[in-house]
Amino acid sequence: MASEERSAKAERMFALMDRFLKNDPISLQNDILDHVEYTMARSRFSFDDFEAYQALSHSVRDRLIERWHDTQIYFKRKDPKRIYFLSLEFLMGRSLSNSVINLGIRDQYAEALSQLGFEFEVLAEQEGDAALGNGGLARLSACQMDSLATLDYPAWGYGLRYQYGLFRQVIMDGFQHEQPDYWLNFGNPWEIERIHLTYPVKFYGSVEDETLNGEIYKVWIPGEMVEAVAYDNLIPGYGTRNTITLRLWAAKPSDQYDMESYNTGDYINAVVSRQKAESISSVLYPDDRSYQGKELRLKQQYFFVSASVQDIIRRFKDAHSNFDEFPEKVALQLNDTHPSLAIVEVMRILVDEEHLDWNKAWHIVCQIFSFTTHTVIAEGLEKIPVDLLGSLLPRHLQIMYEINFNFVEELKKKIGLDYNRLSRMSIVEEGAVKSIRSANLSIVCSHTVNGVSRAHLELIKANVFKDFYELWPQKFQYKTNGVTQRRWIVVSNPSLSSLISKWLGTEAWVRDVELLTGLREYAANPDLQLEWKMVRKVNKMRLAEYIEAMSGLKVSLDAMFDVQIKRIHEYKRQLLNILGIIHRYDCIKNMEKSDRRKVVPRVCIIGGKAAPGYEIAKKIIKLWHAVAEKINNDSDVGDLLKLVFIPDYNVSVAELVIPGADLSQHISTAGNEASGTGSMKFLMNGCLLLATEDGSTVEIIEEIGVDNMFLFGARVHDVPVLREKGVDLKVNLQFARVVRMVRDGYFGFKDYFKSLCDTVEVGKDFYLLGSDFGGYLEAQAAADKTFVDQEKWTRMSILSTAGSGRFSSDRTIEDYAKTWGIEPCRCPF
Ligand code: B1N
Repeated sequence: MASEERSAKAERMFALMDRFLKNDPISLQNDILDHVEYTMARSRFSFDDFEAYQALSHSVRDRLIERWHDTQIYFKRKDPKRIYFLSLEFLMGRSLSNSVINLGIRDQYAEALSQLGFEFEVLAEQEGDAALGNGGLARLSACQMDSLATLDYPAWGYGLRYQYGLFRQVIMDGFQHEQPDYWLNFGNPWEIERIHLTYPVKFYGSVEDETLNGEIYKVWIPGEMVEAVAYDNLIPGYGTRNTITLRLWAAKPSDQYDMESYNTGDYINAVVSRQKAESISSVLYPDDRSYQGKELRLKQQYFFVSASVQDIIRRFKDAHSNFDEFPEKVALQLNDTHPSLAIVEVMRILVDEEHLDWNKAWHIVCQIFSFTTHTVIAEGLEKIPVDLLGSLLPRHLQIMYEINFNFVEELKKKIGLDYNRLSRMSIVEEGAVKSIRSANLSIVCSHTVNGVSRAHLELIKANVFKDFYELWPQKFQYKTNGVTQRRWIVVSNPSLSSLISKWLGTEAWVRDVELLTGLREYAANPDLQLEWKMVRKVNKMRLAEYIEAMSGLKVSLDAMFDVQIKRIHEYKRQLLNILGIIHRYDCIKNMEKSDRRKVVPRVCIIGGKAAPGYEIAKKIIKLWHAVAEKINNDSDVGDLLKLVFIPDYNVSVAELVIPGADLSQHISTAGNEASGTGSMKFLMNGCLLLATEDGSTVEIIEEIGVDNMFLFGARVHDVPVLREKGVDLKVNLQFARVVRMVRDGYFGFKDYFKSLCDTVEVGKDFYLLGSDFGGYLEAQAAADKTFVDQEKWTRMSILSTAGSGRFSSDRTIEDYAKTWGIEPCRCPF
């Protein structure tokens, strides 16, 4: 084709395309109906709510794609330094409401739909959660993506597209059962499959020497190869055109590789073994604090890291030919140690494939990585057995050994031959099972090591990473976690959102959340208080309806809704909550009837999943149900105390529960929660906190003041002393009594609960339930007393929201941006 002809065609094409989709109700309706007919292949005259949701989502996706293309073209043209956020987990939840709010077209869609006879809210309920993560760490990644887009940073998220997300929790007879979450069953309108965007990922095999121009290079001859296919999820910013990419990789069999096996004649088995490739991205590991050194997990880690690094290097090479410029253009963020193989993969590519000299490659690597740890305890640190690594990734093991050798040699020069310390700091652990310490690798190779709250940084400096802190104090920083107010106020609590905007006289707080402090001056204003209470009541009503629909239980709106929702863990102390409830029940039972009028009625709500292999956590779930069965059916108690378990807790359930809570519990034993982010969501929604001084709570106290929450419990430095001392049960009669009730079978299942009761016996009570019990009851009593004074409660509630600005992920991302050395790059169209 002659070039003139080509440019004429291109011009014609651009003329046809050069318009944006319109957002008036008629255009939106046309688009939705077109998708009903042409995408869903349903008749315009007959489609149900789910099909309407899908058509609606496709029309939103079209609008996302326009902005995404513009953003990507702009980034390419400007070529800023980019941040690549590597995480094995993202808990995105639902996309529809969040997308239309960030695009600024929520009301237009609602109007368009209502004219078609649909309600936006009802269709939004059709969407399932994308649950590609376990808990806090994974939801943090999702919040940070929202902030990166909103603040116009040139950012990419990279992760794995699991076919099965976090298991569905089903409760049968009070026991947790796990069911697979095959979330892609009905298609996923929010992702874009990029069938041509693939990379080969190698495993196993051997390493050989190859001579090129007189130099010897290492060559990895793989034993297996799979293909990584990109699935792009579009993340729109709020109040900006910028729309960034979360690229998730799926494993597919490689066409190039195993043709050989087809020639052996065993056609059927060759096809079957090809299918195995897909298992790499099939399932999310459901544990969030323990490591088992499983081969599949390691394969997942390398698979996602290798594809991401290849993609990053390809993008760099599109515009640059000299790797000296790499650190000026690329920053890589490791979300915990799970992606730490990226360090070694970059080294391997630079040295073995790009043929850079080792020292030069090392110099580059040391400038691009920053690492965030989410762990507090040494047992939580990831280790990779050397045997496993050597067989799966033989070249990577060699590179790790070389990095470690150089590091240890340097270290000897600095600290001398202190063999204990050298062996503690070594990347390689010599033990019964020789292993790679992923955290040591990450610290050695990163320019910055971040904790997730100030208290967390102090802990890691004093404990798990003490040796490293003493060596490189300047590397260690903290970036207190945050959550996005777009999802956690605007999407999940629209009436509170409007109320805030009304009183602040602006919606600017949705981007500039510090403005929430403006609410402080109205905290005692009776008009605001009245409206605030109304909003909260309506949210409680929504939650009560959900509880009734789910469990048949009717709860009183006058009761205090007391909520603890998070993963079930011994250290998070859901058991303390239950024992407190048993105490409350016991008090009600033993009270004069006439005194019961003085009891503040409570609805105690709990929700959360236990890892499938975590026996004690599963017993805690069963105990909750056993206690609920007894109390909820006791006519002496009535509305004074009701227990609710919310099954299958996930992001969309949280969006419903958090706005309806009066009080929320964050009661981990001090020194165990690295940060905690649930508390921040409750705070934004004006829910009062009952908490221990752990993780980010210390900073929350600074913002809202100790008088505006209910604080109790041992502090970090008390914990070792108390563990040593144990609690005298004769002194702590109340605690002894409630534990005994469980032990004696007051709630049934005597034998089953025995091992659970054993965990809090004198001398074994590692999480200090016994010694914190008294303080816990006092804090609960203080909450009751305050609840009676609704004027005071509402003021505290307003002050909680007003003080929540610092816990926005926007602030967290601004902090990170400095470390990464990146600048906003705002798409001007
Ligand atoms: O990360 C959150 C913190 O707010 C929590 O305090 C912390 O417990 C949580 C292995 C983890 N730490 N470690 C994990 C998750 C998945 C996995 O496979 C570990 N999650 C946390 C955000 O900083």
